[in-house]
Amino acid sequence: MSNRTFTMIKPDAMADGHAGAILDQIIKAGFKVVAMKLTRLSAEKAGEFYAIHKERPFFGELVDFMSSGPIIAAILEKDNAVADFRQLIGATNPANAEDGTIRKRFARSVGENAVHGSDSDENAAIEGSFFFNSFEKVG
Ligand code: 3AN
Repeated sequence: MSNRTFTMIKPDAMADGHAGAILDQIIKAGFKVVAMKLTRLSAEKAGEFYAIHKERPFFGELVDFMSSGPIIAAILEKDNAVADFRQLIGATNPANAEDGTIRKRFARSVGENAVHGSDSDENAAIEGSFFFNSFEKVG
């Protein structure tokens, strides 16, 4: 059982000036940052990252949005990291997210929902390695 998850602060939250508050909430919830970078996805890279969704009707919109501006990508460590982080960020649609969750506080909409959180240990490892090599992972 891995204790790592992968997150991105998405272009909406970056543009809205929420990156600092989101990182503060993540760290105060007990997650340790083991890798982090500010970057921007090309449309091609965003399509590769979200390839699992390529048949979904919102795929084009998702790729356009995720390549529309800078993001912060990070690997986070904590006991039960994947499940605890999904709880911290709240439901995909911020309208359905619990009060106090990151998406409830900061997301614009279901498509522009402020943060990504891996949905399994396996995907956390795949997604972390998409952005970071072994020299960029601390600890
Ligand atoms: P989550 O990010 O909560 O795991 P997924 O995996 O179902 O949600 O969706 C991946 C991403 O696709 C979401 N974070 C969101 O940006 C986008 N997305 C999901 N559902 C919709 C939708 N109905 N319309 C537009 N974008 C969506």
